[in-house]
Amino acid sequence: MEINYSKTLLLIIDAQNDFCPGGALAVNDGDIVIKPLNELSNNFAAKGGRVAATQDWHPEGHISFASVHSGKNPGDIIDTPLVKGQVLWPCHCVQGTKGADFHEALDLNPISAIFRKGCNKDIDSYSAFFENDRKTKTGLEGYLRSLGIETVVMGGLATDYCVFYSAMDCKKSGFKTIIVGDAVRGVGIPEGSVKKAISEMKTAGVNFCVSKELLETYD
Ligand code: VGL
Ligand code: ZN
Repeated sequence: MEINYSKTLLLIIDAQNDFCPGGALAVNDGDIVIKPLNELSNNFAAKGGRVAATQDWHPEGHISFASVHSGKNPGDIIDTPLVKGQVLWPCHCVQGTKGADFHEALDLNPISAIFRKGCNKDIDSYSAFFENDRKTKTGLEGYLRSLGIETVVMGGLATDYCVFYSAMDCKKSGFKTIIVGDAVRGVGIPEGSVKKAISEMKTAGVNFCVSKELLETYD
């Protein structure tokens, strides 16, 4: 695949302990994404491309935690003052905890910027671009524009939440958006959500590839 590295950014989504096996909101085989992400990020950085990462970074008592709503369980869906249809999760990615750390095998050296999200107690943020009110910006779009980025290559966790919302917003914001299929894994709550997310992304014009295609370039 032909990549213009000066205009392409690799975005690593939420490659954190709590989304990996043993974590509070573990994604099946979540840690499988680390190896292709490391290969991609080192390749990008070596070729003059940029690599950024997001980190789910919640304060204690965050509104998305089922435990702060009496009688509610993870997987339940509620309306909050700022967001209708908020899915409730186990307590996860609490700021400063081990669960919020990047997976220990993730190579942080090629990463030049980290965007933390979900930091406001009253609103969740799946997308790397906008919080779940779909209005409040994280600053990522301005960062990409100021660097002249035209294409965003994405991998990480989870396919049906943060990767999905990030990819949809990325495409809508006018960037060519490519998901690396072997560098993403999904939560699957509710059932069928991964399949649905993938088909919606395809319909929206998000492209898919495998890491091998990006690593075996001759440019
Ligand atoms: C995520 C659920 C809650 C994700 C974050 O990174 O996909 N999912 N918070
Ligand atoms: Zn979260």
